[in-house]
Amino acid sequence: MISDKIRDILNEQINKEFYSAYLYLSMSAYFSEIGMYGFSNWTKVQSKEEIDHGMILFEYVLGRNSQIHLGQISTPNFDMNSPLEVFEQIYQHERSITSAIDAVANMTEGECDLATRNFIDWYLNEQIEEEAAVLRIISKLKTFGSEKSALYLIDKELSQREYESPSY
Ligand code: OFO
Repeated sequence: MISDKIRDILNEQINKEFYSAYLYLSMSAYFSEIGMYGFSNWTKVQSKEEIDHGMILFEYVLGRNSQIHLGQISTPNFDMNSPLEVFEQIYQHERSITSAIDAVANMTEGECDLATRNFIDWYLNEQIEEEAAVLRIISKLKTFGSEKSALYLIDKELSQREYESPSY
């Protein structure tokens, strides 16, 4: 059993993960609409991973004999001016998720909940990888993104990303 405080913050995190899935899915639609199918693929794969992140939390809460409270998922909101701008917003979004995961980790320590502290480590490591992956794309876009032919090649590269279910 987990404490009510831990239950509530994990439920909030489930909502954040499903919001992330929505956000990436709407970005995927935007990229598809402007013919950037590689960017569309990358964000769609990310959307699937975010659903997995939400579901791992979901199973954990139930497995600890606690309750799921699914809240409303907000409408995704982002500016669609260029791939670089979208990826800069992705980076800011992932940083906010990292802060949210940090808050979960800090709360587990306050509640002396070592099992959830251990569980949440996977998310902390996942965030490091996600932020680094997004920064690499931003860096390429900043360096080469003004050239249409380079943008085409980046789009081609991002089309290679394949969905893999998380190794949790
Ligand atoms: Fe974008 O990462 Fe989930 O947690």
